[in-house]
Amino acid sequence: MNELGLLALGGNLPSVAGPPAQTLAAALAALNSGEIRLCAVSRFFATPCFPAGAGPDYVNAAASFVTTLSPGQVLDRLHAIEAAFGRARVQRWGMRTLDLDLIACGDRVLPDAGIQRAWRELPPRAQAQNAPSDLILPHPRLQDRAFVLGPLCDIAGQWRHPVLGHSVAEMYSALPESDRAALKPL
Ligand code: A4P
Ligand code: MG
Repeated sequence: MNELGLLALGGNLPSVAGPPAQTLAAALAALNSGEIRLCAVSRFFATPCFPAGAGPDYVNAAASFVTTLSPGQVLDRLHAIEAAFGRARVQRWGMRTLDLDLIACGDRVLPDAGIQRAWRELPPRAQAQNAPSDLILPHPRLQDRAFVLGPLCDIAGQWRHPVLGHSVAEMYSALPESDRAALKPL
């Protein structure tokens, strides 16, 4: 793909690489190889666990990249790196050593605007129970999450959501002040 890719990183349990910040740093090094080239990496932030009380605080970050791979191939790479750092998918939204989410590939909408919208508008209770088997782009929860948008502001504040029409900086500003204030740069 020719366009800039965006990804989000998070973790709240130690891995073989160490505590979450070291896991994220090691995952970034693993990502920046072969057909994927990182362009920019955000600061690392300590963020309160969502849902509240479901586990230790997370460390979150974001990165931009260029690649010759397709978006599906990039997601396969992300899953392989998650596995290498010992992520076990025990529980949806459960604690994890490393979560790598593909946030966007330029202005692509996958698999199509109707399905992206259906996942984006899923009611909160259903969000916790249903996970898509297809790759959905932009990531359907992007616009809701300070722990994704805050780091993205460091590296891609001007990127515009191809369906919603808002930039990363605008989506971040629209979140409750308390969500934004909870992000602490490490
Ligand atoms: N999938 C479809 N589209 C995508 C995409 N754009 N990026 C599929 C990544 N995966 C995508 O993902 C579930 C399924 O979605 C997979 O089959 C994948 O192919 P997953 O990574 O297996 O499951 P998950 O991580 O539990 O779900 P998801 O949606 O990634 O979880 P979230 O919504 O990212 O929540 N609190 C703080 N403070 N910081 C965090 O980083 N993260 C979560 C995870 C919960 N609470 C958190 C944080
Ligand atoms: Mg994930």
